[in-house]
Amino acid sequence: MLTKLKKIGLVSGLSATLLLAACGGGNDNNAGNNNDGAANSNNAGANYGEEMNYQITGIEPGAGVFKASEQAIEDYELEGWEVQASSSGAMATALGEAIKNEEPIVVTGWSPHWKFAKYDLKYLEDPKGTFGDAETINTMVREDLEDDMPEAYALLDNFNWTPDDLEEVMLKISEGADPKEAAEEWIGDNEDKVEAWTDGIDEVDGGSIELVYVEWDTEVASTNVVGSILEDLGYDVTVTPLDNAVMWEAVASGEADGMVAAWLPGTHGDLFAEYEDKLVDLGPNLEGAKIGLVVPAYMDIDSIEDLDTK
Ligand code: PBE
Repeated sequence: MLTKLKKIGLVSGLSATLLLAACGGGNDNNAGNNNDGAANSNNAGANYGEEMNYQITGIEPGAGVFKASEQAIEDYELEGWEVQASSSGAMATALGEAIKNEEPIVVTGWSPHWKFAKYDLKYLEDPKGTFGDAETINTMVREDLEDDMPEAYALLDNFNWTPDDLEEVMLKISEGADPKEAAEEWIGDNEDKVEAWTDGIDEVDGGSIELVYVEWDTEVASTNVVGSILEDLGYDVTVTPLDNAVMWEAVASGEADGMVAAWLPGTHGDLFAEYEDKLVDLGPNLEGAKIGLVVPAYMDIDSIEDLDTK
């Protein structure tokens, strides 16, 4: 097929490379006709870096996992590599595209996340511990919330679920559900859990409450669930997406009432240290979270140390 296409002049150097890779024909007799050196290489794994242009597919630069990935480049002396700033949504799209084409890709990853249910992925081992161990996601509220809105405070204090719960909501949203509808559906399906969180809390008659979050898949899901429950309790709820540092500052300054998006101790450790004295930490709403560099399982490397440098 390739020869025929070549004859009619449809194959550029790049697509010839991809076709050869896809057909596993890089070393056949035709290879000599090809002046594109990359097409002749069949040492997959050894030159992933070059194939990926030495780029880690990142997300928002304010994210802890973005900063940790830049730190990993230093710690592992990955000369020539950089973390490409992007958005969580664009990262997920790039990951899906790479998997469709069986191409190498390294992304700034975290769990819980729907991508692990949808694709066969692995975390690269991190022997230097740059990404830290398992984390918790904590709830933070402004000082005085307990006095001003004791019912909302109690709900936020009680909110606590599992990675499986969170993944259920995330998966629905990733499949196209509106975040609020996905949250309401989960609430409807999990009355026992929601009743345990709202047990003994009186309904209120209005009162505005603002939750802040970042548009990471995890936080879109959790914030919408908590927001919908507060609405069911009678509050007038606003959920506002911000950049990470601004989200922390909004709660610390009292401009916003709370957030359920504090990844500790590592991912947001710097922001927690900065604002710790100005906000109230209600403790974990989820245990067993994690960040790191994530690759498709078909990639022939296991550790950050296996990434080749320029
Ligand atoms: N995340 C999702 C965030 C925390 C939640 C891992 C992308 C971060 O890295 O800051």
